[in-house]
Amino acid sequence: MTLRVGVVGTGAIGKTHIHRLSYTLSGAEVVAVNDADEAQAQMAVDSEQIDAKVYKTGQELINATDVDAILVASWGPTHEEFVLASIAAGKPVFCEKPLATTAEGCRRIVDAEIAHGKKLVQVGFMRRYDQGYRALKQTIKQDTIGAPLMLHCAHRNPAAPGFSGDMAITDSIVHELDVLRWLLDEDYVSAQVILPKSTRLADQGLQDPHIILLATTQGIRIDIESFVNCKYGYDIQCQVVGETGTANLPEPASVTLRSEAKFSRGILTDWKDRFVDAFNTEFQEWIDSTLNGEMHGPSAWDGYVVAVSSDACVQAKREGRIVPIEIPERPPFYRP
Ligand code: ISE
Repeated sequence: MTLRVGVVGTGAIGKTHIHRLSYTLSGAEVVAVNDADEAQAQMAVDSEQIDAKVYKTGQELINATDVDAILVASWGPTHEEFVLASIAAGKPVFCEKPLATTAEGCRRIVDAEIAHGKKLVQVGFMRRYDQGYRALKQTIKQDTIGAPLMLHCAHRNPAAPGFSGDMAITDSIVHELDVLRWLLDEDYVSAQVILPKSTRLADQGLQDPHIILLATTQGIRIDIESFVNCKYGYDIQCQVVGETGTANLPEPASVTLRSEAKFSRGILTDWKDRFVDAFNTEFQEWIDSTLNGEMHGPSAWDGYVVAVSSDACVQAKREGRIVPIEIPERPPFYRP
């Protein structure tokens, strides 16, 4: 059986997902696309040489009888509408982060999914599918370094065209907010944001870098550096400091050169390349579980918890103080 997927949003990430579903992975076929820019949607079909119908609206695509599942890769503020429509249609939906741009929007999706009675929503937190993060989680699980006490993380982009305001948190650090709670199997209880001297190489007026300090329910302390104009490359770091040792997120494989009296290794510059294998694993597992009528990935509840935590980080930045992160008890519907 083949999963017939409708893709809403054919921008950069939507196009890479269309390609991976059509040519890289197995078990799925893109049969429908929609974009606010209809010409762009048609160009995606033509350039990927797929037999997919272009729909004028996301709603029509979602309700099409030959679409089994939805992939939402449109502009963030449209996610809530399309995810709610997918739930109303009773169709599985993969939503790229963010699930919704507000915690309230995420909660509306959680409530709609609970009312529907079956989990349909998966959120695109792809780092859980990265082999490096999975190895780090296994190291913790095996008690190799004792109980985690602190985490030191960095999320560095070479550049962030169009970034403004709090996007370093709401668009970038949301990945750490999801993957670290998954890594530690703990939620957060407080957030603080430190504003170091800002780089002169960021867009005018953009604070960059940030340091985000988090505490977890068991008292683990986390510091995350967000630097979205670091210039040298796309560099993701995560060190777990335990009672008896430390464990670092593996660096992506790359050749070590010895030439011209120097050692050197390449550093990737694009997040789509750094996590290409994670994206492929994430979507292959989504295809397989959806064909089996199951949903095992990051849920709407995970999207909601990240939104609540992200809002607290933004509030901590704006108010210059430590802000409590108050996450309601997980509904039984979302318990393992
Ligand atoms: C981007 O939207 C992503 O999702 C990337 O994973 C992240 O590293 C980048 O900072 C975001 O802008």
